[in-house]
Amino acid sequence: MKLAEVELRRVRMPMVTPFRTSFGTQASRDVLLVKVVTPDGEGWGECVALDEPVYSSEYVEGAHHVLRTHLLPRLLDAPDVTATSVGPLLRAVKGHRMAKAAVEAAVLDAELRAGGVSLARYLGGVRGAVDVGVSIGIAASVGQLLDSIEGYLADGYRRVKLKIEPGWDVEPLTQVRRRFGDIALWVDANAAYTLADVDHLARLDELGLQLLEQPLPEDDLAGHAELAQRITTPICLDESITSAGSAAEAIARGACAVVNVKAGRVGGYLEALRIHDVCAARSVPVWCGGMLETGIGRAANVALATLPNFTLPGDISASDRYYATDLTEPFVLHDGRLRVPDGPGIGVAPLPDVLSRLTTSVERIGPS
Ligand code: NPQ
Ligand code: MG
Repeated sequence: MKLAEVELRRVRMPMVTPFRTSFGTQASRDVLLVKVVTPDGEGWGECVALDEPVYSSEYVEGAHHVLRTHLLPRLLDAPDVTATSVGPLLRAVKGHRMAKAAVEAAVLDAELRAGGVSLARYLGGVRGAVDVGVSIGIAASVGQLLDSIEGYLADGYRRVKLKIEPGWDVEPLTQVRRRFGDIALWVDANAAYTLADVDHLARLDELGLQLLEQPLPEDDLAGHAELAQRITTPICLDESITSAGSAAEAIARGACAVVNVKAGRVGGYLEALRIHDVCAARSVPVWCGGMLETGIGRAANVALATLPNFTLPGDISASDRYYATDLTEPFVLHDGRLRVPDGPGIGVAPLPDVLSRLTTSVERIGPS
């Protein structure tokens, strides 16, 4: 297809409750949406970059800029663009995986819509609904943490992932076990520890956690491999995995036993599929991570999580866990699962009235 125009749209999404991690608190999302317009129809993608470069080096204003200035011109000037050609067309630009992933997702959605194929079917999905868990930020008190977990368990979430940091780990986790018994419990440190904390992290072993996500800095594969030798809790990597190559290396070095797959972090759904395959070939289970997506990004994540080696519940909560009003028809929990949309492409689109009410800016870019 030839791209006729690309729309970069910013949407302000107020959150139901603020989300606190070791790198800060977020009370609303400034979401960048990409819409590609082609002679065969439109497609949508969501950029997962945050307001600030605190999860990774990308941030929403930077992603918007690199799309406008360096990525979209390379695609708009190409005679033919397909989802599989986006990566090669953008290869000269280093990094900026979240920005690249957003436009690749939009092209893929347009292509699949035009062909009448769902994203789940295209990727090789094997189920019609996916198991989901909930990720819970650092709370103001243990009492508030226990109350929020109680609510999510009542909603039916199939596992609970708690954000931890030095000073908020063993004690609240011990209280959670005391109150809720042997629920499926994971923790995510977002790189808040160092190898000097190994004896402290070993205290997590008696808590029966199913995994410890990204305890150490992104670039410290050696540290994660060393830590894995010294604790029994399985290590899962998030920030450290930026490609199929880095996934293969992390596994070969013994740095992780589980992999969190986020398409935005790795440059797109096609690279996410390659990571799925690399991990499957090495018997390493994967699960679908989340970045507090709207229904656009959530729909694509649900499709990804239908692949066979996504054997653990994803951070793909129902729409109402984050947003009172989603941009699309809301994703609703049914017995701890989300159903996979069966329409073509991602199977959902923004609701026009909601989209226009929440939009803060629109920029349209055409061929030069
Ligand atoms: C993770 N997500 O697995 C991330 C990181 C994260 C669902 O735990 C605002 C928007 C704040 C997205 C903080 C989950 C965020 C964010 C952390 C994503 O590490
Ligand atoms: Mg994480």
